Amino acid sequence: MFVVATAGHVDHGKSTLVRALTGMEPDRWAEERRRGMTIDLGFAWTTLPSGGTVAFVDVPGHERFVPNMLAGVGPVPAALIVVAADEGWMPQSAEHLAALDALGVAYGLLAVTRADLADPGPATARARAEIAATSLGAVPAVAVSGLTGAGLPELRAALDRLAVDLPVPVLDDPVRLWVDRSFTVRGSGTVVTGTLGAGRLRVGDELELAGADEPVRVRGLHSLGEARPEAAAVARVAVNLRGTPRDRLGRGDALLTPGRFHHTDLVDVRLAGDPAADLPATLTLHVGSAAVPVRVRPLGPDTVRLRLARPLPLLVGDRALLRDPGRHHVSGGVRVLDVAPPPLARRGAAAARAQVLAELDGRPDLAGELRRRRLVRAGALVRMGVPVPTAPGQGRPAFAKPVAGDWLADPAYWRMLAGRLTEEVARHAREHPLEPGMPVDALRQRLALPDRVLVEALVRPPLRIHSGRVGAASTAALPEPVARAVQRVRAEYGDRPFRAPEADRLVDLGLGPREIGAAVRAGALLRLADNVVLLPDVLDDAVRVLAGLPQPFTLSAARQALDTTRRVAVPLLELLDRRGATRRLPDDARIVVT
Ligand SMILES: Nc1nc2c(ncn2[C@@H]2O[C@H](COP(=O)(O)OP(=O)(O)O)[C@@H](O)[C@H]2O)c(=O)[nH]1
Ligand SMILES: [Mg+2]
Repeated sequence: MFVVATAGHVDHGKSTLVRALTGMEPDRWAEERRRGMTIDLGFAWTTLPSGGTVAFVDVPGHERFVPNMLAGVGPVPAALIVVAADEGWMPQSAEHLAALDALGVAYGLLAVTRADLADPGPATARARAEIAATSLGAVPAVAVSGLTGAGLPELRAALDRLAVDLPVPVLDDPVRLWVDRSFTVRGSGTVVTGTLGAGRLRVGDELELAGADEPVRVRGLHSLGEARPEAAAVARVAVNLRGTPRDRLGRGDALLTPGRFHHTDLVDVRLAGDPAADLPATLTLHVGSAAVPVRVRPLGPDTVRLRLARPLPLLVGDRALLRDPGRHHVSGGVRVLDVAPPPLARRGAAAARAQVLAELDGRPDLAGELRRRRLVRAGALVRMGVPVPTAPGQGRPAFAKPVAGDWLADPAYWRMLAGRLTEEVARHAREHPLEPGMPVDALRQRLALPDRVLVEALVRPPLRIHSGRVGAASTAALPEPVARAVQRVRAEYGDRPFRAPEADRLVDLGLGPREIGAAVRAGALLRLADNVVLLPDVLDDAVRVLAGLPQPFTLSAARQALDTTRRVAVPLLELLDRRGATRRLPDDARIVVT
């Protein structure tokens, strides 16, 4: 299936043509039929000679209803431009074409209708010239009469050829279904309709609705008037939502694949074409089926920042349109450059930002995003519309590999951080000589990093993390006198590893409570109790010795086997109990847990 939106001045025969092609009535409302005028969007479809299906979104031509027209064409990439042979090019012919151009619509056909009333030649020539100057370029033209049916076979053939040219929809893409209608069906509840431009929808799917806390669930799907278990892009779809009240959503809302879109009320955009020098300070932004008031802040010659009255799920590269509702005037198209732009707080920030934006073109650029954002989660970038290759290999550039968790970093910034981390740790060691390193969280704050895992990923030998601190490995981090004292303990007790220095010996060695604390935190000593310390690497040996005893064994047997005193054996066994290496039995004997 492909979808085409009509465009053109009121009364030029758009609805008549859709009716003649499809046999369906696009003017759905009694009021529309009574007044003979399309007010809101109409929907109809037919089978083409090739066997393919074309669905039409029929739009109103009257200038009062341009917002409805924009909601219809916003999500649709192809247009059927209708001009009456007897009236020729008219104001809304021009306004609708300007809207298509602003949205970057690149595929279309010209139908010159009411050809039974006048020579279609002049209207065709004028319209083709106007259209050729837009994003649509040169388009095929067909003269038709909705009244006599003349030209309809040629128009059907032209629609078939248009279908071949249209880009192939990406079925793996997330769903962003802009709602163009919502209504209630008795017995089924809320139904919304829209044009599915990418991805697929299935009955039972959970979808996200901006502003709703809970996901919504697809209870039923219709396409072309028939219930289906699944719909794949491109398709006109009607989605029945379970348990979602009708007043929760309407035109301009979007149903989304959960977690795949960034909702933003601040975007930096490029104005298309020759931007008017003085844009009004407030305009309406039309994108998808949404129309949202925006405040405009000029940045560069063709770039502005838009503050949206409500957040929308926008992606880098999205096309949108600015319109001045007061003056009934399309101000121009915009291309979204950044959906999560930095605040402009400092003096000169706006000028600097304009320079950055001058380099952007709305095409997602991973390396550029990393350079600008320095550190960003891969998931956040994907939600902005910047794809991140996830599979290792397959030509994934090195900078697309997370540095920690799902954090991506600009390589130059990451190297700079590693250097600063080393400096900060060294400075901390100078300022706090008795501490065995700098706490990870203090480093995180010094380096202004958003996540501890980034600090941990930056630590490289000879630095290491021990007990939540970053310092040089082993005793190198200890102040000189403490390191020397630990060396002496090692020399004196290395061959009697389960003997602990007595209290007065510790004093002789210069190991007071502060020094012992520093050595313990650095992992250079193991503290069993106040003033009872061993070298840190003896626990495995102790377990080996105890495992050689007949099981279970008593405290006294353990003390003898380890060649030590009760002062050491009691807390040592308690430590081994706590670590699960030994187990204490009801009669106070112990066994080694294997
Ligand atoms: N003679 C003639 N009248 C037409 C033709 N197409 C539309 N009309 C008439 O033009 C008027 C406006 O048509 P409509 O389809 O509502 O125009 P829309 O506003 O563009 O949708 C109606 O009275 C139609 O009957 C045509 O090809 N020939
Ligand atoms: Mg109409």
